[in-house]
Amino acid sequence: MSDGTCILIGAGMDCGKRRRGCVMGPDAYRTAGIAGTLADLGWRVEDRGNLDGPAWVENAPAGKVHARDETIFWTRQLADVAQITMAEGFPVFMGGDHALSLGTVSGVAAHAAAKGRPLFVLWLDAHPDINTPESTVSGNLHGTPIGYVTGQPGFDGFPTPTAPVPFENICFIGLRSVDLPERETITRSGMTAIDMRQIDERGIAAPLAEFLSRVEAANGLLHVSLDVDFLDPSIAPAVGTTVPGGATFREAHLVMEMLHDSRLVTSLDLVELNPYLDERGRTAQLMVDLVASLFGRRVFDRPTHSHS
Ligand code: HAR
Ligand code: MN
Ligand code: MN
Ligand code: MN
Repeated sequence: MSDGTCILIGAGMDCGKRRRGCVMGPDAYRTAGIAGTLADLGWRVEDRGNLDGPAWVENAPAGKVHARDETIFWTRQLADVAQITMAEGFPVFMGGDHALSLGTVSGVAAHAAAKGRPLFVLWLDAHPDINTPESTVSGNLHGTPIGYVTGQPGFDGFPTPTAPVPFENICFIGLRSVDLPERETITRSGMTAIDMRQIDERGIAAPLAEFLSRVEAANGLLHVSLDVDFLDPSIAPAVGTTVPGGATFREAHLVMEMLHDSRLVTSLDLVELNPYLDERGRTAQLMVDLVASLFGRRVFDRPTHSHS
């Protein structure tokens, strides 16, 4: 990836869980200067504003699926928008909570299938979000997008994903909070799941480079889904589901820098930012700085690509 057109799409979806505030995410990224930052890096930037949709609903009773119909609405809309936008440039979906990825990833997958290219997904998150409406204990659908896009059963009323993403095309990095049914699915399917212990032991670069080599060898498209809680809460407090022991500032930037150098990334989700919980905009600013690293900000040019 280098100069091209970056299309900013606000999706202030706030019904994928009960705690409110992610509706403000898109405007926090704008306030932190996302458009100017990308323009300074040589990208043409089109900000298409915010999509309309149900932002919030009354809490469902504990344990019941929360906001199923609203999530179905967003999933349909975002899948259409994602598929169309992929043909026009590099879409950056500014959330909104992680339930937006039911739509964005399934739409991007439909685009890839139409192009005859395999889609790979890099999931940067404390959580694998591979529950289904049947396995979820919380009832919060932001914990289900990977379950949905891989074609797991239980998503009654949702559109059937036209191009399910194969388990082996998904790579989780940053895991440290995994529910029992999620662990079983991951273990059974042999998905690439880099938890924080592996990062402690091997560093973050080696497992990422392995995954990127697979994407490159398959001539794949790569979608990146960046959940704020991938980051350690000490540097990124503005998220409802903080989990200690997350990625450091440099680990996160290194991931983004390697992704840039790979030139493989074709779409991006920014999710779970809750500006209501932020401290003087620092989490929004960090997310924008990480986006800058992904889009080519660097200290010095490197003599060769360093990921392989
Ligand atoms: N696994 C838990 C659940 O399904 C928590 C999911 C939290 N998800 C996010 N996005 N915050 O990663 O309820
Ligand atoms: Mn998530
Ligand atoms: Mn998470
Ligand atoms: Mn390369």
